[in-house]
Amino acid sequence: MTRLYGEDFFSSQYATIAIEPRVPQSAFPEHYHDFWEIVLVEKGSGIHVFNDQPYVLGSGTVCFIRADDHHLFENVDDLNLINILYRAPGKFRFLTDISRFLPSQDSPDNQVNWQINHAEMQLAKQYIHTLSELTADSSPEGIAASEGQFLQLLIMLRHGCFQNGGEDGSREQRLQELLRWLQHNFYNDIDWLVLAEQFSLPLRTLHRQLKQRTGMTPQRYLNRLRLLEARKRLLQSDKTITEIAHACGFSDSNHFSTQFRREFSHSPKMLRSGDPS
Ligand code: RM4
Ligand code: NI
Repeated sequence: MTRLYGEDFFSSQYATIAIEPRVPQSAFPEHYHDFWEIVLVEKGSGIHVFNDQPYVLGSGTVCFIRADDHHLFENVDDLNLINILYRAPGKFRFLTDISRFLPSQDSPDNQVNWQINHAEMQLAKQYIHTLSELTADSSPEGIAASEGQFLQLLIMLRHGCFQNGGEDGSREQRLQELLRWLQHNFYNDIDWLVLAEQFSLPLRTLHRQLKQRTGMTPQRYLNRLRLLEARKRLLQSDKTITEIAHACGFSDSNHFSTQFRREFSHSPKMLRSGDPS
């Protein structure tokens, strides 16, 4: 897996923060870094496979990535991202302890990956705009100013993360909750009508929104979640292919193999034998 190095992105060896807009972010293969990053989705859609777990990206999604996390972007459609890179939580020059504003190793996943609202997004863009000007200046004053601005941005983003539901139980939020729910329950039989009701969404809205965000029909997206989990288990466990297929929501392992091959261009068996060519 590729590792990305800070020296290719930071303006100098003294800079502790770098802004890397991706307009658009094209599909990008799996990688990890020697720096940390915050990914903010400005617009568009795509799938973010983060530590083997797929997340749907849409406008306002924020994701915190630690150096050793691995991730990739796929199924992107006009995905515009802003990456905010920083060396590491302990490697700022003037900020000494900001750990309470960063996710820790065992933070639940809604504190690593969440959604900010429109107003927060506007504010984030302003902060980032200033930040990107400041990061060009590697004098101590420039670095101090950029770290100050970074902290302000961080506090604001974190605030959105703990709001959780908050004042508007909007359609947008219910959709987010549904997507999150799906991420943890995809191996069950899913009845879309029941699910739509459970999250108080009209079935048509569910369909349309999921399609818009993922570029896939709900059923295809569900399938994809199942296949990604199966791929992970094939690589990481000793269970048989049939057992894994069942555990991931496929009742028929032949059907599973066909789908798997279609998605990843190699069969589960080939993956297992270490020859996914
Ligand atoms: C890439 C992609 C990666 C990020 C680098 C800096 O285009 O967004 O996730 O680590 O940029
Ligand atoms: Ni990255």
